[in-house]
Formats: sequence, C-alpha cells, structure tokens
Amino acid sequence: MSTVKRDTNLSYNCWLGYRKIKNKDLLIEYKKAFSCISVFGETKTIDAALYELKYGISKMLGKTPRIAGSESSGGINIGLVDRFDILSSKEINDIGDEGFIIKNHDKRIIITGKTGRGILYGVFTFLRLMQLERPVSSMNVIDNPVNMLRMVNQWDNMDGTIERGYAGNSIFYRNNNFVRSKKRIRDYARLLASVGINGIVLNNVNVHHYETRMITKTFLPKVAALADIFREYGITVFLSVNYASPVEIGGLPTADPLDTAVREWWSGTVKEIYSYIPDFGGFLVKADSEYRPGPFTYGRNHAEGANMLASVLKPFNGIVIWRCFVYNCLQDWRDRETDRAKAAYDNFMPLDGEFLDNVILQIKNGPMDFQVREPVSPLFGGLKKTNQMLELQITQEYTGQQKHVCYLVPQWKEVLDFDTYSKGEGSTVKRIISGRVYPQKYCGIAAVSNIGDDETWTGHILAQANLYGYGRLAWNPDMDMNGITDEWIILTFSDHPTVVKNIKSILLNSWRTYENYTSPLGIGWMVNPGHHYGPSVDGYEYSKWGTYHRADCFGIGVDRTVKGTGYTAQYHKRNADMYDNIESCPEELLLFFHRVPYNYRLKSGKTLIQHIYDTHFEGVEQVREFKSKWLSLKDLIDPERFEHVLDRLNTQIEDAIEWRDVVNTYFYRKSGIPDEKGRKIY
Ligand code: GCV
Repeated sequence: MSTVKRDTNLSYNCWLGYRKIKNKDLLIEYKKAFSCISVFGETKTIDAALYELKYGISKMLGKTPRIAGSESSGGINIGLVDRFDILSSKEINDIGDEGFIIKNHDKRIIITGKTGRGILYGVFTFLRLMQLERPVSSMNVIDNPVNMLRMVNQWDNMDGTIERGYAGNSIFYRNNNFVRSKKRIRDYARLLASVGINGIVLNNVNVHHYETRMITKTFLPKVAALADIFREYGITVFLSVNYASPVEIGGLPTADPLDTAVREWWSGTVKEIYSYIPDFGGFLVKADSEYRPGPFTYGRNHAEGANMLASVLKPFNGIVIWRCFVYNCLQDWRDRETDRAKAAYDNFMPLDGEFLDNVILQIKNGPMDFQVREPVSPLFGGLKKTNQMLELQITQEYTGQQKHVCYLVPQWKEVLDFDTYSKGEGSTVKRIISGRVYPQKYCGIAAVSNIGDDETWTGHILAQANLYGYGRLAWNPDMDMNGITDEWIILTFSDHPTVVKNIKSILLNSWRTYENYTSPLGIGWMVNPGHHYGPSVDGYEYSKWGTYHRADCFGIGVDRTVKGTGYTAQYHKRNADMYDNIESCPEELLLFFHRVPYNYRLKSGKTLIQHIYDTHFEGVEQVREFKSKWLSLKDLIDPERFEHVLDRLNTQIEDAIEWRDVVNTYFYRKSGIPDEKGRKIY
C-alpha cells in the first residue's frame, strides 16, 4: 500500500483538503463566528462530526477552535434537535431522520439533526459552505436526502485485487485476509460520509472461495471492526453472499431455497452475523448470472431465492438486495428474437409483486452493461410492486478505466431524468427510485466504487469528481450538474476563475468526447475482451455466436424494434413508439435500436459512415484540446497534481488515436466507402 501523508498530500485529501480562506474580510468574520464549538449530546457519530468540524475549521482558519462545554452558547453549536429550544416545530418537522438544520441565530451557528447522521451531514455541508467562502449570514440551510439508500458497492476480493478496479489494490484486503491498518478505511468513510453515502457493500458481488467465508466466525470479527469504523460515519455495512454458501461452507448437499435445512442454515448464519454486527444491513446477491450459482439450479425462481434470505433477515431488520443483472452469457445470437438486452426484464417482470417487502431489486442503469451509451433499463417503470434501486458504475470499466477522463455525472443525470411514463408524465427514474411514483419500503441508489489504494484513491485525479458527483446526486438527483462540478473543482483545486472554467469544460465535455472516439451511436462494446480496455471492434468474450454490432458490408446496428428482437416493446408506449421509429429514435441510440445502412442520412445531413469517421477524428482533437486547456493551468495548480493529470491526458491522446484508427479502418474496410474529407484512414 502506498504511504500516505494525510495533511500534505493534495491528491489523497480529495475534496476534503480544506485550504485557508482567501478572502481577508471573510476570514476575520469566520474567525469571530467560528472560534468556539459547543457540543450537545454524545454519540460516536457526533464525536466524528466534532472531529471533522475541528479539523476543517483549523485548516481553513489557520487556528484550532476552542471546544467549550455545553453551557456556552456562542460560536458553533452541534447537537440533537431536542437540545435547542429556539428551533420551531415547523423546522423540526421539516427534517427526517437523516436531514439537518444549519441555523444562524443570535451570534450562534446551530448545526443539528434528529440523529448523529443528520448532524454529521450538517457539519460536512457547513464545511463545504465555508470552503466555498459563503458569508456567515447566508448559512441557513434545511436539507434532507431524497434517496433512502445511498450506497457504494466494493468489487474488492480478499486476495487484494479489485474486479474492474483501476486505482491499485483493495484498501480492505490483502493476501486473503483483512488489512491491519484501518487509517485509510477511516479516511474512505470520511469521504463517503461527506457526500452523504449511508451504506457500503464490502466485497465483490462475484463471491469466491475466501469471500464466501466472510459470514463465518473466522472473518466476522474483522467485518465487525470495519462496521465499527463505518458506523461512526453513519454508514451501514452489507456483504455480498454466495448463493451456494450452504453447500460450500455449510456442508449441506443443496442450496435449494425451499429446503428446510438450507433455510435453517441461513437463519443460524444470520443470527451469528447480528451477534457481531447488531446493525448489519443485509446481503447483496448476484445469482444465476455469469456462472454464479442461484435458485435456477434447483428449479426455483428469483423471488423464491430472494424471499428465503429475506425472511431470515427480517427479524433483524436486514434486507436483501437482489441484482437484476441476470442473463445467459452463453446464449446463441443467431436466433432473431434472442437479445441480451431483453434478459433482465424477461426474468424479473413476471415476478413483480412477489418479493417480500425487505427485498430490493438492484437494476443496472441500462439493459446491457455500463456501456458509454445505453438506453435506460425498461425495468424502471415496468416494475410497480417491487422495491427497487438503481445501480450505476463509478469505476470506469467501459469508459476509459481511469486513464481517460470521463466525467459520468452528465450520463447519470440523463438516466435519472429519463421519463418512463409508467404512471403518466413525470414518472422519471429519479422519482421511481426514491419511492415517489410507487410506494416502496426500501429504495435508492447504488454504485460500483472507483477507489483503490493508489495515492490518488481513483488512479486519475479527475476521476475523484465521479465519486463526489455520485454522492451528491445520490443525496439529491435534482442537484444541478454545473453546481456539482463547480463545487468539486473549488473544493479540490481552487476557485480561480480560469481553473474553474477550464476544468469544468474538460469534465463536462469528456463523456461525449470519449463516446466520439470509441463506440458510435449506442452500439456498445468494441473493446478488447476480458480486460475491456482499448479497441477491438469485433471483441466480445462471449463471441461464439457473433459480434454485438452485427456490422457487414451493408450496415451496422441491431434491430430491436417490434419487427426485430422486440426489445422496444418492453417500454411504455410513448417510449416504445419513440424508439421503434427510426425518425424519432434519439440519434445517439440509433444503432442500439436500428439496423442502419452506411449511407443512411442523419439529421446533421451526414451519412452514417461519414458520422463515424468525423466523430472519431473529432474525438482525438477534443482530447488534444483538453490537454491545451490543462497546460494553461500550469501556474495555477500544484505541480504534483498538474503533472499527474498531464501524464494521463498524454496517454488518453495516444489511446484515442488508436481507437480512431482501429474503428475507422474497420468501417472503411467493411463498407468500402471512402472518407469524404480524404483524411488518411489506414
Ligand atoms: C462483478 C460485468 C463486468 C463484471 C461484473 C459484472 C456484474 O460483466 O465485466 O466484472 O462482475 O458486470 O456486474 O456482475
């Protein structure tokens, strides 16, 4: 693991670096108002909030605040709502269990909530406002998270590797055991809590030999030690489990969910887990997908599989998060109606309403697999009687693996704002997953984390923006993208207008740029099989039956209309019609939904083939533009981070050139149509 100097290492501190306040008048004002902290109430989370407050204020003011007893009423007061009689009942009613109030009252700043979590979120918000140099008089905030569950999923393995991890090794495990030093884990908890994350799944959804044993006495004390750290920061711990555990570690001949001995085994196991971790969150399960075991082996469906686990977790208030990423990776593509995109819906829609109320279905944003561009999964809006969560991928598996800058907040915003029309207009994904369209007992959002033990946490400093942005959107999906981006840049780098302008322009254009030089118009993949980095137009690990794009000398794309694979019929009528008709289908998804000849004219007036050539040339130029924008920040950014990003951008330029040439050459050879602009295509 890399060595870490917490207070001096700018990359390591991410957005919690806390620079000294620049504005002299404001500094004087802050020093007057924030030089003393009084604490009302004692819990570990309030202690953590106090620690953060002291740490942040000391760094921003250059002076450690005095901690006064609860008798003092000046300065900053933190504590539970019932300790402040100046709060009106309306204010108190306006916040839920995780909400907070920051109130500027009679020379005091009160930061309060109904729980330690609320107070902690209030403190992090207050510190953010300070770093953004907001006047004391404006510090009046009442806020609540929109989503109930705001989780990260670690795809960490106990051998220390991370599946689809691009920032070093696991901060949790090494050599099939837990790491001893917990400092870095605590700092991760701080980062997550600062953006409002309240749950973490500690191990990969692909549960292998050692991780299967995490739910045994051998490892539970160690899981409990991590839970203690995360609890202080308001984060509940969950584990991914192997559906075949009763066989693999329980010595039973079967894992059939309807078998009494299996149920009893799980019941005993769950009881034991709660004896170590009384507030354990529950299980995340990947079943019957990509060779993982599941109820199908025993002729049972996913509801039967999930409900058995849910019933044994229920007495402890635990939940089962059951993934919908279920498809047959060995399917035969030659059958016209066989379409991987249809799999999740086909598997889960017939079960809507059959899951117990402590089961949540976790659904990837798209029907395929975190491609640079996909439509939204039709399960959103399809399912009406089932708890559901959206699953995003912060780790950049198909989006440049943290060597390329690809800021995903714009993509996530599109997903969250997508209208499913499930219950009329306004049935957006963000409203569905926050329980505002159909009542749900549990719901929310999860994302696959992008961190590892690299000094920068994320391998590319600009990828820290994805973790930050995810947390902010999980808290409130309506938050403005510009605002989130500005915040991150100011907190992480500086508020210098050129820094903000140039980094923002790089970030906000990076997704489209990445798309430009990689796979066009929603077709997806075209990456090297296995590791998924770099171009391989026909590449697909399960390619026995053909490619994803189905390109030939006439055209490219998959006909997913009702006349094709029938996938479009999984959407509500308005969207189904929109996608079905080539004229109304959004062009960025054209090849996802339609098979199109190379000479098809796009709305721009260009032919499809010319669009492919042009975007690939443009993509490379756009990355070069990123580099020149970055170079102009040389004197405005510390050398360590400046060089780091510059180095990544140089790699990105080289890779984008490779992508451009491989993709353009492929389509030139397939189509035989030359570039109208006569550029060199190999
Ligand atoms: C954790 C994709 C990834 C796998 C991942 C899987 C999933 O197929 O390539 O690494 O496995 O998705 O989400 O389960």
